[in-house]
Amino acid sequence: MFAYNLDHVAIAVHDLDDAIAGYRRMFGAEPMYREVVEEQGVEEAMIAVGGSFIQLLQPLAEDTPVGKFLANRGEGMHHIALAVADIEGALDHLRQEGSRLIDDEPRIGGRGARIAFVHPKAFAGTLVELVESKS
Ligand code: CMX
Ligand code: CO
Repeated sequence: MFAYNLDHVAIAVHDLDDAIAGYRRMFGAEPMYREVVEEQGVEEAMIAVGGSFIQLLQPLAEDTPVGKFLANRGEGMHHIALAVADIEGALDHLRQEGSRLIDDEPRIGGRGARIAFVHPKAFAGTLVELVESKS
């Protein structure tokens, strides 16, 4: 019913420069984008892997979702992001399913994409982000 693609897998890190250097050293990969997204409280770097990305996330402050995650759990996988063509349609469907949403309405994320988060309690303890890319 909806065509989902894997947009990115996000990993929370303490130090973005160190994480990028590690990726470069181990996998020879360079970020395609690096951007501060104030609204999400992060600086992110996007590393292309096939048609998807690894998103490295460094919090801008301790009192942000990623800052709290690092304090509670340490570095590691933070969320998966699914690409959708119609984010409002996907959110409506989740609402009808009774899924617990974090964002009722899409907001603006990196690269001007419209994004919305679904609560980790909605599916197997995994934070899911919906992404409708800017066309
Ligand atoms: N994945 C899985 N579970 C998570 C989680 C994550 N990323 N972050 C927090 N949790 C869990 C905690 O372990 C905790 O579980 P228990 O109740 O079992 O202990 C529960 O969620 C509540 O954790 P908390 O530390 O009290 O965190 P908050 O309730 O303050 O916030 C969440 C949790 C998911 C609602 C919040 O992090 C959020 O709104 N996230 C969405 C926005 C976001 O993460 N933005 C950054 C990414 C930017 C981008 O991709 O561009
Ligand atoms: Co993301």
